[in-house]
Formats: sequence, structure tokens, C-alpha cells
Amino acid sequence: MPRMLELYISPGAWGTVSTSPFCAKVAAYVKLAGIEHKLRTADFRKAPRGKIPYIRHGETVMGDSTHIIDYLKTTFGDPLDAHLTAAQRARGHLIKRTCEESLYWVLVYSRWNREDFPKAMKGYLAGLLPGALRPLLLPMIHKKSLKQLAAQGTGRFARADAFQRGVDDLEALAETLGDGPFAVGDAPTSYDATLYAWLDGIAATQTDNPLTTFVRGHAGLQAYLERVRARLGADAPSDG
Ligand SMILES: N[C@@H](CCC(=O)N[C@@H](CS)C(=O)NCC(=O)O)C(=O)O
Repeated sequence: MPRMLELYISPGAWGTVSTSPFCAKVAAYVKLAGIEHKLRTADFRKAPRGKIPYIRHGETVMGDSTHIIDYLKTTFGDPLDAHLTAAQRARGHLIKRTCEESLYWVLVYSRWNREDFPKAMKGYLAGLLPGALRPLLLPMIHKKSLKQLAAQGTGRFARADAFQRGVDDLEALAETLGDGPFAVGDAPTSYDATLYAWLDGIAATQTDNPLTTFVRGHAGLQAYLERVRARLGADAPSDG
């Protein structure tokens, strides 16, 4: 068995382990699955395909949160999902895809669109980027995010329409979750790593928008977040 698993993520803010929900997802997975690991600050230049999160485990360097979790299941065993029925897997898949392929873009929109950007991201990025490069990097990162949002499509909607798409996803997720207690049953699974990361990331974002209002004001989702938090304990990125 190779050495310690290293998980490379973007730094946290607003009480999250990482502002990237894909990073927060894998950070939650390794904790829920009880896999010993070290959290490290990601370097985009070293990230496979230029995206975070990525892992290093011995000689293996791998990106994509889903590929990573598949690798971890093969390497460390599958304590969370091995027992799931086909119906539970299907339900979990739909929850995961809704978060990762749809709600994700409205979350990105909520942080980077022109109206909300100054409040949501400026302070965070100012603390993150080296002072001298800040005036250069901040607009570059902002521009890249807007370009991705436009290419994906969400960035082309009026603000109210973009947020409505996200609220529709959240309503469906909350309805599907019901009283849970977890995404697909009585115990946390890999699907909770995704659902938790998205809901926590939305609730934590430092701006008021229809997504944050929905999650913060929904008693069932708040109770769910507390249940998952109780299983996770505290964690923070460390380069040690
Ligand atoms: N499918 C990937 C998506 C990861 C992803 O989109 N990460 C974002 C941060 S949340 C990223 O690295 N964006 C930088 C870019 O697209 O250039 C996964 O599951 O890990």
C-alpha cells in the first residue's frame, strides 16, 4: 500500500473546508469513509486537466472528484456504498448529478456574476492572492469564471431566471431528501459527500441570494447539514 493520501483542495472560507464544492465533496468523503489523509493547498498548474480537487497517493496523481472516489473505493474498500441497492444508487446518482451538473453552475453564478461578485468573492480572493499580483489576477479569475458561465449557458440568463433554476434544483433536492436522515437511507454514503458539500457551500457563501436564502431558511436542509456535520467533525486545510 502506498504512502499517505494527499488531497489537494482550494482553501476554505466562510467556515467551509474549501470554497470549491468538488473539493469539499472529496474532503467530506475521506472523513466519512475514515480514510487517513492530509489536506493540502492545490496548485492549479499541477492539477490534472487544470481542475481541482486532485490527489497524490504514492505514484498516483489523479483529478476529478468522481474518479478519485472510485479510486479510493478500490484502494481502501467501500464502507459507505458497498451495501447499497440498485434503487439507492440510482437515487443517489440523480442527487449527485443535479448538484454537480446543474446546481453547481448557479452556485458559480451566485459567486461570480457581476451584481454579486464584489460582495461574495472579492474579500475572499483578496486574502488568497499574493498582494502584488492581486490587481492582475482578480480580474483574470473573474473573467474566466464569467466566460465559463456563458459557455455553459447559465451566465446568459437574467439574474432572476438563473437563480430560479437553482431554487428549482434545491426544492427538488429537499423534497427528495425528505426527513432523510441521509441522501439514500439511514447512514451516510458517498452521495452525502456531494449533497453536503453543495448545501454547505451555498449556505456559507457570503452574500444574500435566492440560493442562500433557500438553504438557510429550510428547516429540513439545516437539520440534514447538522446531521452530516456531526459525522464529519472539524477539519481545515494543512500543508504540514
Ligand atoms: N468534474 C470535476 C469538476 C471539478 C471543477 O470544476 N473544479 C473547479 C473548481 S470548483 C475548477 O477546478 N475550476 C477551474 C477551471 O475550470 O479552470 C470534478 O468532479 O472534480
